[in-house]
Amino acid sequence: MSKYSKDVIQMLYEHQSEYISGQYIATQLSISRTAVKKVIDRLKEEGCHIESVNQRGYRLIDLPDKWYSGIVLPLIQQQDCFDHVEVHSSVDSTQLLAKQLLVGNNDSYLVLSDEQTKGRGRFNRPWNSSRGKGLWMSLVLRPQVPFSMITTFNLFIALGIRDAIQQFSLDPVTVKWPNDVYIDGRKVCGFLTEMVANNDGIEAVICGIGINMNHYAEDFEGELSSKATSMRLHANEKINRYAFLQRLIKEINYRYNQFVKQPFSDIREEYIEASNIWNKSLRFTENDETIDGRAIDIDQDGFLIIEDKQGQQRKLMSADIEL
Ligand code: BT5
Repeated sequence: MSKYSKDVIQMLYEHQSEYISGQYIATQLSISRTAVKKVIDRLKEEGCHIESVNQRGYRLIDLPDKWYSGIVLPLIQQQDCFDHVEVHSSVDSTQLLAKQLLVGNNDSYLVLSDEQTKGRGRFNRPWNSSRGKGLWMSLVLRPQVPFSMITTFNLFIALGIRDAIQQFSLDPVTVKWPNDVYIDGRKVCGFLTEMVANNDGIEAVICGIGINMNHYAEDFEGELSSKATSMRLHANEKINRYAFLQRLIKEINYRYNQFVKQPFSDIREEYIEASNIWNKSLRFTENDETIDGRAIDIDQDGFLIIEDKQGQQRKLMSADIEL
């Protein structure tokens, strides 16, 4: 990408309702009009629909299914929890890259990629992250909280993700404890949280979030064809990735600040209400043990209370649940 693509796409995005002249862009960036034209031609080759009209200039009509850092950065700067963003076209896993970038700084940031070639879920399970269809992102945050609080981080973030997706979905969006988000019985989002700590406490929390945004039903193959869904399948139109990201960052920012300042008990009722695990027979797997039973409560610390078939109550910290 040209050195100036980032600035040009940012200007076009911010002035979407009007034409901006090549001269204006050239002056703002202190480059020639020929250089501006070259950048615009390059953006068009990448799939940006940019209208060029003599005497008026350029206007952005539509963007390809791609993240541009020039558009993402101003969106994240509207919230206070991130310092910067890394945007990639393809990476093995945003989670791995986010961890590599931790060294030698104390920043909070976000890593986004159009595709992941080795996206991973919990326990190293594969995470399908096809190009341009979803939001594959890792957040690096630096909460100054005791270790004991980290177990509830997922529960706060789940509500943030749920609320953001709900803004775009015509159907109810629910949470499956501890870290999935569902629409209509299918998984639309999975996320996982890892922690890096040293003797002084928590160095970073790295939260990897995968959200299926614009998949069609036929994009899901194998086991996913009956288990996964996308936001688009529950909306009347294609999801505008930037509008969604803006909303998601806003909700995450809100829930993160809540997590740092408030105990889980403050959002417990809300979480229970958002959950889809009540009143049904479920299979729980934790530490290689499988238990058939039903979920009966989430306690003040965010643990799941279940009752097995023998009527025994058990407390789970993190489990796979088959709905
Ligand atoms: C999760 O794991 O649900 C956490 C997924 C986290 C993915 C993000 S993407 C950005 C960041 N970078 C990464 O490399 N990872 C994170 P888990 O609960 O283990 O669920 C994994 C299971 O979900 C798989 O075994 C499949 O059954 C299913 N699955 C895989 N891809 C899916 C998709 N795109 N949509 C819905 N389900 C999927």
